[in-house]
Amino acid sequence: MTADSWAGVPPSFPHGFVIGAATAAYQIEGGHDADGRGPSIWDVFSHTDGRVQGGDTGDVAADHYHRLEEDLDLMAGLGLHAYRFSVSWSRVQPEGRGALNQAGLDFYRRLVDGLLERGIDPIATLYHWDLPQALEDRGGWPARDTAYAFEEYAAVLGAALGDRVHMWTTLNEPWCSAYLGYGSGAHAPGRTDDEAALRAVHHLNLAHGLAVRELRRTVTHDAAYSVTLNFRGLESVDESSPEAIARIDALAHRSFLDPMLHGRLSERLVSDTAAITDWGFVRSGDLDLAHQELDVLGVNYYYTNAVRIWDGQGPRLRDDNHRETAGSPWPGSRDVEFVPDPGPRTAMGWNIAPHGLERLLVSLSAEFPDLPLMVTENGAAFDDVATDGAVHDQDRVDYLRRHFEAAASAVRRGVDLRGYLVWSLLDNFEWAWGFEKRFGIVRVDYETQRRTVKDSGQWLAATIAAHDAARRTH
Ligand code: IFM
Repeated sequence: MTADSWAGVPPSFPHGFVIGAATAAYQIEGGHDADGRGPSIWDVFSHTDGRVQGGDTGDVAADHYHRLEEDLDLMAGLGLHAYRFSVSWSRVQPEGRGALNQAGLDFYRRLVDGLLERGIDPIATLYHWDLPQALEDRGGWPARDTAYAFEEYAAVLGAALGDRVHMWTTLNEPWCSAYLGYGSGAHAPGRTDDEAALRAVHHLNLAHGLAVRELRRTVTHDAAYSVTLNFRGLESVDESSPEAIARIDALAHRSFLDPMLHGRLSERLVSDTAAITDWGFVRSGDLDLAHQELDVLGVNYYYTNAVRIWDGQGPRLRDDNHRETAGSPWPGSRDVEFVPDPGPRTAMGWNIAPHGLERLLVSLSAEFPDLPLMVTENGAAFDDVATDGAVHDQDRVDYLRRHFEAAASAVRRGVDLRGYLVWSLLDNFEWAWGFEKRFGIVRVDYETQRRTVKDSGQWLAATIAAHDAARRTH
């Protein structure tokens, strides 16, 4: 990498600002049947023909389950302040309810202890999309009972790790769980049922609230509580765009922001989906339960979308941010077109738009002035080339630097931003795209499981070191 790769960086973030990296259980752990782990919906989905590109599965992935110490040392070597991981529910409760798998809990205890020993703050996400298959067999997220199972699981984790985890996140990107899992079918469990997707939305909201309540009851450490939502920047292209933006905003963002942070259902969401459901599955008191006090809102940001209403002429431009399937992740709003941006783009085909991050942080901060924010995911897949034990991923360095600068600019505009976690620590199983898409700041050679810190990893380490040095002298 060139010496000026981080010239002008790091942007100045405040004291106590946390810089780190994130992963998720199914994407890195492997050990799919090790030590009593039960199957999740992603095990079943990835083993079903045609669901994942190249027939890839998370059976082994980055084998993190068996390489924990090496990966902890890697994180320490990068100087991470914090590490965000998720817990595999079916490793802890193979049937989703009832019996605990002690070996599974021990793995997460070793992970958290290993982080603390190295001075890295553990940020635990309870659910990053890998529902125990046993719960899907009983109805999955469209069934109310799954929310109560999640409440029970939260109590288990609170009791087991609640004396040492610094920050708890209930759900990661529930939009994907509901709309990709049950609407478009691009993600596990692969159902294509609009009403089921909307039921899932509600039960995820309810599960979140029940889990926060349960964590607060069981945790003994002075921890922070949060949820992580994914946001896309929405751009206008013509006079129909305001209507298209309102519809996509309702489905993508209001589905979760309104119940969790305002204690209400979005009127726009209800009216836009009226032909599918009357939302009668929302029971009295549910929205109060979903609306729990939080300490941080986790923000995942990757791209913007230009949208408009399809005029009925020619083929409708679809949302190509996810793998194409028979279903749609936009129930009630299939006539919204996603107009391709001229670029530049990442290997996912996602446009590179740091201004969208700054605008998002500023607008969330205006809507929730008393709620600190944290970027819990941001990063990019590129077609890396490994040469002589190095990966010169200048495109990823540039991507990260520009997004860090956008976040720093938001901070200068008054946003209470507490941290920035890069997606992802390791190359990993990118869901329906399999292993082809690489998001890591550390390369994983899937043949040998050898780890190589990419230039972007070195950039992050240098950024953290410079941030720490600047804070020491001010
Ligand atoms: O890999 C995913 C992650 O699991 C959730 N957020 C987006 C990432 C990139 O697609």
